[in-house]
Amino acid sequence: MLFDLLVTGGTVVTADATFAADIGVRDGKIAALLPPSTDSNVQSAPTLDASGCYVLPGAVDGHVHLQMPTGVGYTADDWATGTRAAALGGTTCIIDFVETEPGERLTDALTKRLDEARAAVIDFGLHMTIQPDEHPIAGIPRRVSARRLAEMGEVYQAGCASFKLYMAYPGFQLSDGDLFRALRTVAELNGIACIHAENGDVIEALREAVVDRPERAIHHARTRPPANEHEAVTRALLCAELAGARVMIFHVGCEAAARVIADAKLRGNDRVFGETCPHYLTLTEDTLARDDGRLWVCAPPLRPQADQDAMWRLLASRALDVVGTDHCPFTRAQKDAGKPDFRRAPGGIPGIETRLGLLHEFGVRRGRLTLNDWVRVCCTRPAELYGLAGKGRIAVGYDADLVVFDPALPKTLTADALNSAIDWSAYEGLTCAGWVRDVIARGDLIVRDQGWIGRPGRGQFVRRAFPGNTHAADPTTRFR
Ligand code: DUC
Ligand code: ZN
Repeated sequence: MLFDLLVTGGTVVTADATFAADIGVRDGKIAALLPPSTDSNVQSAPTLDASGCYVLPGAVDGHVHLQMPTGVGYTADDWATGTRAAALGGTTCIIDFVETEPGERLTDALTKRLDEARAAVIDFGLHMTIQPDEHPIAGIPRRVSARRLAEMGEVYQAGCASFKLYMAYPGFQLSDGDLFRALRTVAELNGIACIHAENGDVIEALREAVVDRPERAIHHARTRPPANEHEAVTRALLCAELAGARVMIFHVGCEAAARVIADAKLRGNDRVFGETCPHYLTLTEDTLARDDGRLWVCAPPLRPQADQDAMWRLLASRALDVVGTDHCPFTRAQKDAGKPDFRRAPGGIPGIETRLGLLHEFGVRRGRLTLNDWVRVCCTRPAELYGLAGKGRIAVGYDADLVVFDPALPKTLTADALNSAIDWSAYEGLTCAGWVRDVIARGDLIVRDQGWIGRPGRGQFVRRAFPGNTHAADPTTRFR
């Protein structure tokens, strides 16, 4: 038998092209792209008929928070439920995070996290979070120690080639000096920094001013205004340029912040990248004005319609590079902890399962993205930019991570119809015209006719590194 599996009759969609082909899979890899209708008897392989469907590379989600400790307990999806939901939505590789206890070595925290992740059913990488760890003098805020910076090299060698740096959140927020030190180390390692860019000090000051109406979740958006994100992205990019570091600005939600990234690219900086998330592309701050608006508290906050419209344009024109979900699921009870004060609602929107379907519905079907853009931002570019060799492409030698997406398979997004371990959906009742039908991961058929058929714990840790960049933005581009 030439192949272990043959995917036949589908329309293959890559970041660059759309064409009819059959795909031969052997030993977990893509072994051949064949002219359509090659006699499968000749190949004598088990066949998956993809007629009428798109066949895409398995999607890569570079930003999820599974089983993450928070003030209201762990995020509601553990590694088993979260990765299964991801797979059912067409994602075959995620990148989650390692966080540290005060004083804990980065390598020890990584070992612990890898142990928790043994339940993963799809492949995964890990970003290492760099938190302040040292009190130089009692009573003075913690800073990032020289020892911690040296440990970044150890975890890089272990396959964590990306580092999460926060500019907001007490306990996580780095001073400008520490941000710069960490960026300089990222540059020395040839890694990538993933930055949460909001001005934490200004947010704390703005939040003090709304104590009289804390039940109104719309204040969440008012106390994290676009100017706050704009300032932080500007500072982050200038510090990164000074340090020579490659950076991904996470969860860009407003036009002003995205334009800073576009401007840096136009100046010729090819080490600057931007992520936006499905919620900034499909929801607005109006949801925060609802009685249950606290469910949609996330950071940066949802923005007005004009920003949402700009996000689509800037994504299509490559000012923004990738769409990650920032999947951070909490149950209603967790979201309601600390009610009525919106400041005590844990931040995060679920999305690990709905990214491909939503981007098809609101991007491709509404004419804002081409099919190839869709694949570029959800599959190929995240794999390249986070150093996931072997992922994100349909090409011989790549991992056989494939999605059969049926554009005529309607799906209504309700909490019951989705697989995250939460009791609400951010998109309750919305119907997408097409959905993921089958999923193959490293050659295993793990989703068949929208049902999970994979083995528990089959996911593997992917060690990451950085070869080159093939889709870098053309510096002559005019971002729309
Ligand atoms: N914002 C974050 O930065 N992380 C998790 C969830 C959120 O809303
Ligand atoms: Zn996040």
